Amino acid sequence: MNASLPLHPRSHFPPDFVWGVATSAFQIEGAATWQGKGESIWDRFCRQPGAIADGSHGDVACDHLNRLDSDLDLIERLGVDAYRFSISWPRVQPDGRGAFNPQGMAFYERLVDGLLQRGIRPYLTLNHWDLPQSLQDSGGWAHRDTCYRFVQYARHMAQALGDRVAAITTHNEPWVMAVLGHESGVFAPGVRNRGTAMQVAHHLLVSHGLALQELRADGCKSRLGIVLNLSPIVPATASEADAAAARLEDGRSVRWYLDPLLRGEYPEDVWHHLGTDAPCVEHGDMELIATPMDFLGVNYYTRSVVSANGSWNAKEHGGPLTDMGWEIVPQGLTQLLRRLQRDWSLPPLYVMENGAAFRDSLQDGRVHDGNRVEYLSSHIDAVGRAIAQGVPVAGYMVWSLLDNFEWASGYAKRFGLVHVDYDSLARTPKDSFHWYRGFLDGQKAQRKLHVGAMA
Ligand code: GCO
Repeated sequence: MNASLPLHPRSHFPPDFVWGVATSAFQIEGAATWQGKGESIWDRFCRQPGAIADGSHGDVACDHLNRLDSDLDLIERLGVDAYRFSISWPRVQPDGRGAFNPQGMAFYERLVDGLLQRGIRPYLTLNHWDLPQSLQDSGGWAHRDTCYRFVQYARHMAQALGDRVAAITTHNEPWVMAVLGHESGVFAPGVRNRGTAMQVAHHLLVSHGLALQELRADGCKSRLGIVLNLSPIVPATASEADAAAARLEDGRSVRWYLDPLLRGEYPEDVWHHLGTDAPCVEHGDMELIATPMDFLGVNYYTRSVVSANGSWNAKEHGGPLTDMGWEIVPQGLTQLLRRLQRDWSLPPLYVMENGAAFRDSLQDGRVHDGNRVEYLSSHIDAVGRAIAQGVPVAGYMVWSLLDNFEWASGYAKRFGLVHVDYDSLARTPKDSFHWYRGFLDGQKAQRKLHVGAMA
């Protein structure tokens, strides 16, 4: 390991803090049409000319479906406590309704059992965006019936795996599915209509609450929650106009989700702003959405700077950027976590995703990604600072285990701790993999000291 890489963060984490690494089904599994898997909206979207920057798709991806055992060995080598993965709904229930696919179910049984055998806690996500296409054909998330289909799928998965997984996340990043999928249309299913997007967001939240209630009624023992993508939203200048634009953006991307989930109400200013695009809310929906959660997941990558005329551009700003063009702002994570603590009454928080894409190159069997080590180390430090200030953060997961299909950016953006050669599909742990492993060894040593001191 390169001696010039940054030292481990100095912050202290609670002995039961959960350290993990994350992936999602569509981004790594491949095997798009094998063993009875149905089509997802991402399979369909990738076929739209121009939708994916490099014209790629998820047919093979990292071929994780065929490399499960060796990928599990990699996770074990990394030394994490937990692995966050998602279920491909169309792999287990090809049409999103009706019969479940035994081969799909068997794959996730093997995944969960393989993790447990290696001493790793499974963190399962039910919906990481890959809705069965046949449900999209009958209206998708804009249609309320999809909520009930989701709850049926959730109950089936919880009955099959709920005795073995530590946590179940209903939805990953509802803002992304709603706004990028249905307002700007840059993600599947590529709809462009703000009113539809807001109805989709509402249905995602309703189905989340309904699933929590049904799973608990079924006696599910896993901890239940949702994962949101959140950022501090900063006005570009001190002008009144920029402040108002930032306040609205904060309302649309942060408060629109946290207020209903944690207070049972939508923010009034945003509701008013939406006018006829505000969603149709049925009697009892807000109570359902506010069903108490066992945890709240937070995905953090960067801050968001807002100007009223949309002119602010990270590239002109001069700060360090990742290969996504996202500013590197570790202190934004501390700010965000403290703000959550200040403005809402929170269940335990987990940083469920944090990481960075860089232009890695594989040379002589090594990837020297000191920039990623620095990114991760500074963000872990930022989490430690939030904890030191009293924010209840219970875990942290790196995005991502493997380089993978980065949605509309295709395979060009590499987020992995492990490099993937997309021709040979060979995996090569990067320097950041070895660094995280070393960091986790240090955390384990501290835990032992703690246990020793308690004895
Ligand atoms: C997300 C996504 C990941 C992305 C990552 C980087 O939840 O946003 O879960 O799938 O790959 O965020 O953009």
